[in-house]
Amino acid sequence: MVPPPLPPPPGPATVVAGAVIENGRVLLAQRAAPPELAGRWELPGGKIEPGETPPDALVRELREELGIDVTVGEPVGVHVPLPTGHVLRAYAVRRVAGTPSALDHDAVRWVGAADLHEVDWVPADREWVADLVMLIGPE
Ligand code: 9L3
Ligand code: MG
Repeated sequence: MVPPPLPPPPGPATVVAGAVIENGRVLLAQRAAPPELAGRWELPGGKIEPGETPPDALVRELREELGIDVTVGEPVGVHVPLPTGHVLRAYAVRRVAGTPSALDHDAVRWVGAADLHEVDWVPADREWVADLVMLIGPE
C-alpha cells in the first residue's frame, strides 16, 4: 500500500544551515542569489522538503551544494526568523567525506574565529557569530 503523504510539520517552514568546523575554522559559502544576498557569506544549507527531518535536509543540502557528506550534531545559536516567513536553524556538522566545492555558491572559504566579525554575512547568519566563535575556540 502506498502510504499517505506526510502532513506539513507544524509552524513556519524551516531552512537549515550547517557549521562545518575543522582545524579552528568554519566553512562559509558566498551566495550567488538572490540579488539582494548575492556576494554575501552564509552557513550553507537550504529549505526542508516534505517528509524530511532537519538533519535529513542538511545532509542533502550539503551534498548538493558542496559535494560533501556530513553527520549532523548539536544546534547552534538561536532560531532566526527570515523575511520570507521561514525560520532558519543552524547545526554543527562533521564532514565525513568529500572536499567542499562551490557547486551552488560563488565561492567557499574557511574562516577562523578572529575573522568572523568582519565577514560580509547575509543578515540572518550574523546572529550566530558569537556562537561560532565559542564553538571554534581561540586561534
Ligand atoms: N538563508 C539564510 N541563511 C542561510 C541559508 C542556508 C539560507 N545560512 C535564506 C536565504 C533564502 C532562504 O533562506 O532566503 C532559503 O535558502 P536557499 O534554499 O536559497 O539556500
Ligand atoms: Mg542553499
